[in-house]
Amino acid sequence: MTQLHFPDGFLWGAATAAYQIEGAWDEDGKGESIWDRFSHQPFRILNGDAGDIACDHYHHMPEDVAMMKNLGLKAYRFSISWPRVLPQGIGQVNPPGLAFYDRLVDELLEAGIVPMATLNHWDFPQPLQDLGGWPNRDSINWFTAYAQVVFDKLADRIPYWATHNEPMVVAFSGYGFGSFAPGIADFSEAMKTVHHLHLAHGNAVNLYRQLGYDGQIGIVLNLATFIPETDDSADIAAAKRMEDLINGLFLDPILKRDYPADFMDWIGVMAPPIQPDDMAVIAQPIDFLGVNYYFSQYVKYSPHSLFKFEAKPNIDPGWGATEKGWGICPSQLTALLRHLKTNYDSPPIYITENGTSLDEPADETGFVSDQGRINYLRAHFKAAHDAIQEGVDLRGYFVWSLMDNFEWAEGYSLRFGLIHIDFENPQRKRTPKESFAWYQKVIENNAVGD
Ligand code: IFM
Repeated sequence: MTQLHFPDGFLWGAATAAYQIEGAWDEDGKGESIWDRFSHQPFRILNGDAGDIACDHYHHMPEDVAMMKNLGLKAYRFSISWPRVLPQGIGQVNPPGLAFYDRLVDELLEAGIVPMATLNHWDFPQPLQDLGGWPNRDSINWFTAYAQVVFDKLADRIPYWATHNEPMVVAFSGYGFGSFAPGIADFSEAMKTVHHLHLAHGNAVNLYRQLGYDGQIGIVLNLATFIPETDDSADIAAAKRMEDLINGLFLDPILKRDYPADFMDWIGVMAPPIQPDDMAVIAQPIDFLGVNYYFSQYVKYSPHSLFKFEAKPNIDPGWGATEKGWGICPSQLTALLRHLKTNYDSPPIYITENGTSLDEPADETGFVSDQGRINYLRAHFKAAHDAIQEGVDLRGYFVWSLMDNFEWAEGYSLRFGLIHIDFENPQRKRTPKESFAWYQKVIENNAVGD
């Protein structure tokens, strides 16, 4: 079997997010987040699940880091819970909350694992939601003050920072459609959220530089490719609208200093107010772009929706769709990375998330033979390798996710982990899956088998 080698120093990692794994939702002075509030309401989450305990990582952290060490991870991407650090979102710091991340970082460094921290992976403080949340322009200052508290404590030891995870999902699932916390369905509010998330990002990048840290700071975007279903001009325009909505709205302001013009015309009065210096703040140079890749879609014109498009999964030959209905399409990962290099002159890229949930049951010991996940990851690693061969500056790859966890509106029904978690067990027993051993070898060899 041919081995495809990755560049020396390639950062093989795995990713998680605070609300999805930590639990301890109201312990040690932690404040309420919008996800605590949302998941405690009836029928918001499948089966009434909530992240109250999740994987109980808050109480199992040293054991989890030991598993990461055993896996051979070079890097670990996690997020910081804003209300654990600042229970009201602003003002009084909660020392035990901050101390948890302090211990985590020390434990990682001790294990030889590089930490990558995300400041906002969706668990926004409820007290600030009560003041209007992200659509309130004050959110820019709230976020910057939170970033300063966290930088002051941890930036001496964390070399990689991401401001937001998937701002598209915060804005549209949270404020546009209301399927995610805080459960608001108002497109104008969603567009204000987009703009304020951008400004909060720019301000935090600025602050990080002013404080003089020598690490790297960037943002994590969920990006996909959108292919017109036919060469009819209506389908081509529909695919472009979808590209603008999911990709352009987030990439262009940061890397091209502007919102996609056609899209802004399309939404008309729903466009957010933009002040004179805003675009310069947003377009601060970033050190890296984090890319979360899960799927590609075919798009065609449809008269029925606001954006007049309809999408269906784009699936590579021999593959299918995931439990979420996402088309498995490794070849488009290469295409996406090529697009970022060619059309955005992208800064260095990390795949900050890629992986799949699988309905592959655990045996009586908790072991899962997840050949499907191994096949999925192998194909995507090879696609990433292809992009590197083409000259894309790809520096690392974080599998989503280290462990099975709370999959937002789908609760515990979908399992993305390299480690199986027994959610029925009060100890949340952890069992590495077959993919864990496979990934261990990839990392050890810095190569993937053909
Ligand atoms: O679980 C999520 C994660 O929080 C953000 N990116 C996509 C993952 C899978 O849906």
